[in-house]
This record gives sequence, structure tokens and C-alpha cells, in this order.
Amino acid sequence: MVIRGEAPFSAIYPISPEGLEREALLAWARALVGEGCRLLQYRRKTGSDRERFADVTALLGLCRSRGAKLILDDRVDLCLVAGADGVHLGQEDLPAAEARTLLGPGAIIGLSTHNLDQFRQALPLPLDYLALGPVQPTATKDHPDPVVPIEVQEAVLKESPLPVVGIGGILPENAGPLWKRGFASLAVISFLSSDPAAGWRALLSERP
Ligand code: TZP
Ligand code: MG
Repeated sequence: MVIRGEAPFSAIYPISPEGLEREALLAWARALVGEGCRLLQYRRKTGSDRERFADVTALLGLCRSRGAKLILDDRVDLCLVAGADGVHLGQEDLPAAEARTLLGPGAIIGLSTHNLDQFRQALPLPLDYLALGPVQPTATKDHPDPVVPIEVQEAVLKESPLPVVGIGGILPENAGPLWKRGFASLAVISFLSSDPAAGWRALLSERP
């Protein structure tokens, strides 16, 4: 577990877009790591575990050689088998305590929350960071939770002893106020999907 308050991520936390062939996925990750990204998330809802395992093994080879860490969406089992750096859990995934028992103290474990109740329930859990969202409307999730109102975002950011990652619909035009509000990092899928290096720079240019 990282020390509380020491966010293991850069100001932007890229999440892989769905549907990339392995070479395109590696090119996506290579571009971001080349920009200085130190923490990436692999998220793939479709396809087989065999494909996911091969994707993760290939991404880990790249990340290890460049000093970056790889977090897996949802999958504690795949994290253990492939030796990834941690998992990003959703509200319906394995509980954080069980994930911690399986992965050990060195793993990075994050949890998605979508409202104040979920945030408060997460506080005693053995987590390294929390995510809150969607902070803007998003087309990436099939059934997204309602957008988290700004007052709730502010309350979470004020109360959280852990770094909080904002997620959902993040673009250069809304990133600046989110960083100013206190998000430690912003997790992004769509805006980094077509030209990740240019997207990374466009977002970072809005950082206060
Ligand atoms: N969880 C809440 S919103 C979201 C996830 C995985 C999708 C974010 O993707 P985008 O394309 O950056 O809106
Ligand atoms: Mg998930």
C-alpha cells in the first residue's frame, strides 16, 4: 500500500479505450509513457481472458521497461496471475479488504465511488486512492451513474484522506476547474483515445 496522500499517479490517469488490437494498445501506452505518464489503467470489458492476459503481459513488459505502473480494471485474479501493480475496483467487484488480502500490502488498490454514501463507506477500507464520477456526462459507459454535483465533489475532496481521482467526460475545457477543485488526478478514456500524446499535452496545458 502506498503511503496515504502520496498519489502514485500523474495529474492525468489514462485508461485504455475498448477495442484496440494489441499493437494499437501498446502504441497507445507507449505514447503516454513517452509523455511522462507513470500510471496507466487497462480496461477491457469485451473479449476473452486469454486475450486480456496477453494484453496485460505485453503492457507490463512496456511499463516495466519505462518505470510506469499498470493497474487493471476490476480484475483481482488477472492482477495476481499476470503480476500487475494493482486493481481499480468498482462497486460490484470483489470487496477491497479481500482484494488487499489477495494482492498484499504492495499493491495499489483504488475504488470507484459515485455519491457521498459510497465515498463514506469507502473511508475505512484498505485503499490507496478513490475515484469519484462521473464528474461530467460521459458516453463511454453504457449505464453511467448520474453526474456527481459540484457540492458533492467538494464535500468528498474536503473529507478525503486519500487522493481522489475524477472520472467521466474529461476534456481540456473542463479539466482546469477539476484540478483546482482538488482532484489529485483525472482519469480519461475518450479524450486520449485517438491521439494520446496530443491529448495528454492538451489536457496538461490546462493544469493550473
Ligand atoms: N467510470 C465512470 S465514468 C467512466 C468510467 C469508467 C468513463 C470515463 O470515460 P470518458 O471517455 O473519459 O468519459
Ligand atoms: Mg471497473
